[in-house]
Amino acid sequence: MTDTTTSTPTATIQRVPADTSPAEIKSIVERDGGVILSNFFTVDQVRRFNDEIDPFMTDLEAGSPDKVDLFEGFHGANTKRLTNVVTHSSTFREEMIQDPRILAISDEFLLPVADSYQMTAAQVIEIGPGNKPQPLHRDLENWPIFRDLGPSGYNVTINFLTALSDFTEDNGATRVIPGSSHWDDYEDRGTPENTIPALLNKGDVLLIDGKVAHGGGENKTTDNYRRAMAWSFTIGWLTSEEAHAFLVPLDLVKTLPPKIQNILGFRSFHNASKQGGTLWQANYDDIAKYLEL
Ligand SMILES: O=C(O)CCC(=O)C(=O)O
Ligand SMILES: [Fe+2]
Repeated sequence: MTDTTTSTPTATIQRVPADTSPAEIKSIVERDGGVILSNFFTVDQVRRFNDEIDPFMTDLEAGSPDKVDLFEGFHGANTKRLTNVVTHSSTFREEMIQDPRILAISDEFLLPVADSYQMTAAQVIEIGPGNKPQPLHRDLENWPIFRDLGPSGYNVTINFLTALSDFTEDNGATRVIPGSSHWDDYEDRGTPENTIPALLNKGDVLLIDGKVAHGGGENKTTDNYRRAMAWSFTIGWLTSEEAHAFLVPLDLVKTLPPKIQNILGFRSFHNASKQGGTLWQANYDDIAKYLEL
């Protein structure tokens, strides 16, 4: 196992086998802000997933529904974004989100902070030709107090950016600034010159924490679409980006194991090991009881 605890960040993003232990993955991410997990999902899983979502992608229009400048730039004028992927894809629901490696890595990062965690978002992001670079950001800025706390704050979110097409420097590979998680001032998101592209093959996962500056790359091609899924987990006591508990049909949720039901907000969030309260309840009881799960 590499000793990453005392070393300085590398100028690249380290690539490791998908079966690397969660503890080692975490120590690399704590050092650099991210790591590439090679061939995490099989080409066949990616193909089935893409087949399932293709009709929904075709129906989507590129660009942001939100015309506020900030979000339009963030979402991308020629980018399609599909949300509620749990409902749309059985491969995602039955294989990817239940993958024991995903859950073991999430446990490693998030259970030290809270007793239960949730999937804050799962979004397919297809960057089309000519799309400008996404503004650099840190994912924890969804909850701005953690930006104010800077590097000393808790790491409350991780993002499994999964390549659903090959990522190249030209088609919009995610750009990352390794080590920017250690900068003192999180108002500083770096510059494009500081970034390096995460060159991924279909099925690779770029795992980043909430503290590293990054953004979708510019698509300089005329005919190549870069497709990824950004899916993030966060501790249970923050409000999630997607309201899965109102979006995923209960009948589907009943087919999933209890831990996944919790991750989707159909079970309460506990914090007993930190002497915290139970949150997201019904009549002081687990919401799952009310839902008859
Ligand atoms: O599309 C990408 O490469 C990055 C997306 C991203 O950073 C985000 O949605 O938070
Ligand atoms: Fe992001």
